Amino acid sequence: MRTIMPRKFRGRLCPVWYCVLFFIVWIFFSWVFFYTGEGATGDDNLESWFVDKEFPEGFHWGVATAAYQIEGAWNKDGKKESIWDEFAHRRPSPIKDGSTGDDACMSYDFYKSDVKILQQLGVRVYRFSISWSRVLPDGTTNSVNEQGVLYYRNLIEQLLSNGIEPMVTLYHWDLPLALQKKGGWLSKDSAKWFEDYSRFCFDTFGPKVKLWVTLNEPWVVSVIGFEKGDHAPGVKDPGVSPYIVAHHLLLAHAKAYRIYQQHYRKLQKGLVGIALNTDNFKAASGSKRDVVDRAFQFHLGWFAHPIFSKEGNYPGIMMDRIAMNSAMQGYNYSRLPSFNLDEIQFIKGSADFLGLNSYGTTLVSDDPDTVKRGPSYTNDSKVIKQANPYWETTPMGWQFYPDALKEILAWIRDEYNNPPVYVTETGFPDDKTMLEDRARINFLEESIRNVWEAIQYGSAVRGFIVWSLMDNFEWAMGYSVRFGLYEVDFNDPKRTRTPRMSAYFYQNVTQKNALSGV
Ligand code: PNW
Repeated sequence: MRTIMPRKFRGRLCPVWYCVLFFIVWIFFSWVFFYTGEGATGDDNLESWFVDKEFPEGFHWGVATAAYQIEGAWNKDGKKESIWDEFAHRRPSPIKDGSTGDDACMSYDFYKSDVKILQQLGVRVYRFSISWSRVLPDGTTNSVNEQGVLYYRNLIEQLLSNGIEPMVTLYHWDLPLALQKKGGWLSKDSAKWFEDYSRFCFDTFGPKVKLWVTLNEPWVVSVIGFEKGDHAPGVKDPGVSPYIVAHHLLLAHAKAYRIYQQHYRKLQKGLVGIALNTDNFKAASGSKRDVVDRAFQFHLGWFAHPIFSKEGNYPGIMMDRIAMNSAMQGYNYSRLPSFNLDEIQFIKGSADFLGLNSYGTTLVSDDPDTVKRGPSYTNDSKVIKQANPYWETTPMGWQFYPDALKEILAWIRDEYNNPPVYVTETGFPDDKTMLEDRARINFLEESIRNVWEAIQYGSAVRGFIVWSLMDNFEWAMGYSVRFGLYEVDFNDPKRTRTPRMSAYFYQNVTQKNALSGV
């Protein structure tokens, strides 16, 4: 070294060494900068793997359940039947294991143990639903069941005194049977029934409830309830009833929102949203991007476009395709009902947040020849859905693709000008019960990472709510699949709840307000 160093630098540090030193210091500081999350942008190659992914202060971590799936006490203390009571009691049974929600987790009796485990989890919010026919047995305010009202008052009180915010879903599928007998969601009057019921709930529980979800998954109500008939009320009327029901559900939702806006918001200062479900859609190999967009529009857009888009109304592609197919099938009107201009304005903007429920990813390709196969929602969409043999398939038939939530949240951000979003449901089903539920932990870890990344990209995600607090009655699947962070022993008269490994995992997330570095 000495021999090549020019004479004037002898005894001092040569510029080359300055450069080397500077380079080392630069590398060190960039490493510190990115891997402490300071400079992490969410870009995949800059992702910080080893350090906690912190969430915004006040982020709403939560878990969810629904009345019919957990409460039991189907005919106790003045509660009258809902369409799910009637449906699950049918023989032969439409439920996979022949079971019912008659007793379920017995939360009507053991709601205090629910609050205890919510506390253990450290969640900030508990999303549950009100059983309409428990508070208004015949569906109308003509008769109020005070014992039913008391149950929800007690639950809300218990939550608040333990520092947990209630997020209340008004309708999680259990329409009073009395209203079904008057035509249910197919009746034009249904929106008015729901408006009255909502007003009753805002009046009764509104002083203590700041987060409302009007409807849970109107897509499932319409398609599974009225196209496929696998859910109550079990109607199989493809391509006709689902659109009518969806139309009434949208009007019902907007009426509840407007009532709140006009009469309650000032005093109660809450937020009112709607929970919409969608898969993540990806193009099957050889398919074009437009099929992905069409799949999203027919699924999420059916309900989100009228509420969250700038122009309101159903997505153009739905109106065009259903009108065209209806005409070719010999109808002299479109099977998709239309909103008048007032209704379009009334529904547009009728939500303070979009609740997103999502569980899986589906490959989609273009269906070349749909008209000949007759009226159906699926044919109208001109989308073929298929599985990817390389992705993990859950017992619900849903496929797990790790970046799903991030992609859906990007679609929502672009399509609806970045509305506030709560992930109101996501979760992982098992068909065996096990306490070491590593697959569920993996699913949740990926989903939470996705939400964190979406936030770095600018998505306005306010909360993350896991389905479900505990195992419960899983609709057409009965008790054959389990979603719980807590296992429920359905043979035990006390319905003991036991934490799974995923409960401890989630507790860690809620305590740190962060996903630990992996
Ligand atoms: C949601 N699908 O249901 C519901 O909101 C919950 O009550 C339910 O327990 C949870 O997800 C798990 O299933 C869905 O067929 C049911 O696409 C069916 C579908 C989607 C969501």
